[in-house]
Amino acid sequence: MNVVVFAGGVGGAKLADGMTRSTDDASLTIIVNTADDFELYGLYISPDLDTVMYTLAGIANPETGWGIAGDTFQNFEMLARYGVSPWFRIGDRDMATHLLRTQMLRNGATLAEVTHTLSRRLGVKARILPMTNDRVRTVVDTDEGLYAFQEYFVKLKWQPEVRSLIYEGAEEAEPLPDALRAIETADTIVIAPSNLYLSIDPILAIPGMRDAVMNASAPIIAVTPIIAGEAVKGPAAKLMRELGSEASAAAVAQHYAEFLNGFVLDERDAEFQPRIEAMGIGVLLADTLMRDADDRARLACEVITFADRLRPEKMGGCKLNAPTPAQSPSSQPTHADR
Ligand code: FO1
Repeated sequence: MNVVVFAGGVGGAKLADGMTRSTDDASLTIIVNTADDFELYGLYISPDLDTVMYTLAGIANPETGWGIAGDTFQNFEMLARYGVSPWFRIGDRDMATHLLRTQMLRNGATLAEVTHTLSRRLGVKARILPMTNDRVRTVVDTDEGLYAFQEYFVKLKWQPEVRSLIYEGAEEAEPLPDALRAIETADTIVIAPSNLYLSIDPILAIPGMRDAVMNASAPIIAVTPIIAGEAVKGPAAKLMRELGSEASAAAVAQHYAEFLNGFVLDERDAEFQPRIEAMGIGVLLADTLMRDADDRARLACEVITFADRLRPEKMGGCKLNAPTPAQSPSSQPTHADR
């Protein structure tokens, strides 16, 4: 079964991780937001691609969701000693990713080729595709002026009030042929519980991407990023209110309504089921909180089975496969490395 997942940061990576245990990795393609990318110290940094890659490789920092588990920050501390007052915490192991990606890009590789090489070397079997190889940057227009994404998100902890979002460069960007083909040939398309404005909309803003989704024959299922009016993580609910929308799961379904076949609603928000069904969208009530690896696999499995119900011709449904053995201690960064 060919599954395509649209994902951004931490929430998207967790569901994608669950998918690797609910369908065989070879038939799993994750299309990832790159509008959070930026340059720092001359290095090209791609946070959402790295969060998905580290999560699927089983080495992501479980507390933050981004960066590498057990990483150290000697480089960060030395930068601080030079009075650089660094604000974007790049760990020493994480730094290797940025060094290699920057070098490969400078040598003419595309972002997709870099991502393929790095993720394969970390043992990731699923296919991780950037939404484009071109430069797209989310610019945040706030009551304090315009901010680059990471300045808004990390430095200012997404506190400024947002007036609008600009996906700079999106009109000129091109989608990857591999991504369009994956959407066209998918049996199931999943919009992960990522931020609708910061992770999913930038992907759909790439010319050709929204049309590909609209014309896809596969059922399209979104998993709610909002539970009881709040985001599981990050500014999604705050942004919905600031951009004039109701901060609710129903409003998320409405946001995707033009192409959505199914919506996975958290059981705490069951009251919205009739309203979403009235949009012509099927609803699955589920516990959408992913607290651990089993939750991720369970939710992914429910999504796959839900898609099966929405598809005219039945397919194999979900077969939970054994959890991938945790990385052997030797390969995991150990405390001794500190
Ligand atoms: N997010 C933070 O809130 N603070 C950080 O210092 C930080 C560092 C960081 C380093 C590498 C990386 O790949 C991600 C990092 N993030 C950090 C998360 C990042 O800003 C967000 O994950 C995305 O851009 C939004 O999903």
